[in-house]
Amino acid sequence: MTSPIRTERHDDVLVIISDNPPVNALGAAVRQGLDAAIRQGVADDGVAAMVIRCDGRTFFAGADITEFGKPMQEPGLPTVVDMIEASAKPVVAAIHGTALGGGCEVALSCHYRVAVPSAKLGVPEVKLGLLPGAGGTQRLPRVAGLKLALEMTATGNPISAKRAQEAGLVDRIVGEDSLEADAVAFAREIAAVRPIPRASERSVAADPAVVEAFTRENAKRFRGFDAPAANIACVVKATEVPFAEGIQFERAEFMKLMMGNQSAAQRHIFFAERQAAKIDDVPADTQLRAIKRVGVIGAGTMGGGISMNFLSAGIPVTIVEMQQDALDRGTGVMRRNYEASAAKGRMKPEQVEAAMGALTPTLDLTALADCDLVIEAVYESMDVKKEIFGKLDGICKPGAILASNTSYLDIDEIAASTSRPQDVVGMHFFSPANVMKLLEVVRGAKTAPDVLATVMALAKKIGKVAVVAGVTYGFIGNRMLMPRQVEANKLLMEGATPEQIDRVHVAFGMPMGPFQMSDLAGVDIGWHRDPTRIENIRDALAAEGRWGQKKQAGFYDYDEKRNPSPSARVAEIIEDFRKKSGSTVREISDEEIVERTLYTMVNEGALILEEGKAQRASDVDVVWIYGYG
Ligand code: 3H9
Repeated sequence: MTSPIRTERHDDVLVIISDNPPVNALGAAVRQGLDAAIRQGVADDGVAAMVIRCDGRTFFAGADITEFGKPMQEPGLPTVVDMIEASAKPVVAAIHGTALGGGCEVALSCHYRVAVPSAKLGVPEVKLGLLPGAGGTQRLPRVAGLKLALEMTATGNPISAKRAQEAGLVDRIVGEDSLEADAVAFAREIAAVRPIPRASERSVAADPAVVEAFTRENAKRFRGFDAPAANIACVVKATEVPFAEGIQFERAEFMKLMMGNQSAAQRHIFFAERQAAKIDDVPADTQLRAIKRVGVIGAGTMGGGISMNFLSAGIPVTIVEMQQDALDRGTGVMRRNYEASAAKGRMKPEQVEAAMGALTPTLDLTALADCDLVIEAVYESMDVKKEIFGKLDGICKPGAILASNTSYLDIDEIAASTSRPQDVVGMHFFSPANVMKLLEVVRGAKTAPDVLATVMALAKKIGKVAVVAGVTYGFIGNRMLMPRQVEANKLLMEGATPEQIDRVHVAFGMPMGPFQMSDLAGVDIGWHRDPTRIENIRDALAAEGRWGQKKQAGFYDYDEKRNPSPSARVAEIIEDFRKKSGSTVREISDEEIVERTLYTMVNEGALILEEGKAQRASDVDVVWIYGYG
């Protein structure tokens, strides 16, 4: 087998090149090749300095995750990075794409780093339930400082080349298209500099106040996860003990995480997310339809949020409403959302203007004629949707994709109201649609393969994680919520309180319980709107205007800051229903709540799979991780 590592001589500079698509993961063959190439460079008297760079789309994006959990092949990455750093000749990392995880650790073990402006550096191991285990937790703080090292390791978010340069993590930003030549020139400049700068020989001062503030500020984000604390502990160790001792600590912590359930689950999700993008009977090379302009029908919360996804990705949007005031209100909310992002520093003011400038608001449905994709986001009524799709059939150009954002309804029935059911698909966004990462792509009986492939690719472009679902009431996510809600309501009748049920769900790991979710989404969602028709507890709440957080009253009472407290009125309503139904009230254990509300969801997921409404079990996991937290 040919090695993924080759070398090229540029006079006295040896360029070591990795070619291991798709992301130059540091698998065994790459590590062996690097080891051999560095030895070659050190041994060759004609070589004054070395450059490590990668072919393809990126510098090493990390250790090869597919090797985790299998017997390790020598040399391990910690050994390789140590030998790079120990080299008696300077080594320069030439970075493009994303130097992530083990890739960033390779760069840190090099004596210098140059990067193209678009490059990113990061240590995302925490997202896999791990920590940088090849010296990263010890070298990074020594090079980039304690604060940035805490941020990078514990959040896993990458930083730009510019920020890396400001922090001393990158020595020089080089030309976007001249990485190799610039890196070789740089290597010549520093070839004779002695002593060779080695990260492990530097020190970083302790600063408990910085650590305390960082831990406090991120407590909520880290809730329930073991890896962030382990990352923080390792970085702090770098400020307290010599390098070699810190490395031992890092290794022990890494192994602990690697053997644990959390990392196994997070690695499962990493691959599940990528697997979800694949559709079993649609070839990866399916020719995609070009999407240059998107139309959105409805400027409400959903329509506005959906539009923002495309505008932020630079795709122009035509948004249609029935009334001018609703249109103005909707576009006003979008602008305010963008401005709020700008105020938080997440966008530049000119990006806000560019996004809003690409929006065409209109009351005229025929303005959708030039759109390549139209997404209907009006309220859940089959009749209304069929009428809209019938009209779209007459307005939209041939080949345009017609999508519905329905959360429950039958896509085949909607498609049947057009003469082109092959172009109809479901695109179920989750609220708030500009934030939530999940997109359920609903495949109708007649949806064409290239429509599916186009929508999946587009989802990735706008930063969503897409999962294909079949036509079934509530698709994957909402269908699984239904049996949970049925059991939760029964438990209320049998003696549990909304607070107890929600508490059990949060303790289990959900961001919120069923009644908190109901209050957040709106108790009135899907309500029949007849205050005299009271058939269940929810009807009673809705009839009294207890519509949830927006009314400061739902299953809970809320203060002005939306802090919840148990509601005496709700307790009364529940008690009333218990009496009327003659149900015997008893003490309900937390365990019973887990079994009846959460196990039922597992069963429903299994049923969805059995019916072929989800492609694979891991797709169901992806729906729950990205759609419901
Ligand atoms: C680590 O480094 C541990 C060390 O500290 C310690 C060691 C001792 N390995 O995401 P994409 C595959 S932990 C194996 O669709 P993009 C991926 O499965 C690692 N495979 O592309 C997919 O395969 P397929 C720390 C990997 O352009 C294909 O590559 N590093 C790896 O949207 C394309 O991936 C990370 O956590 C890997 N490391 O995004 C970085 N990475 O085509 C993880 C990717 O068969 N990777 N694959 O489905 C990423 O974040 C993104 O893949 C990246 C590219 C941003 C690089």
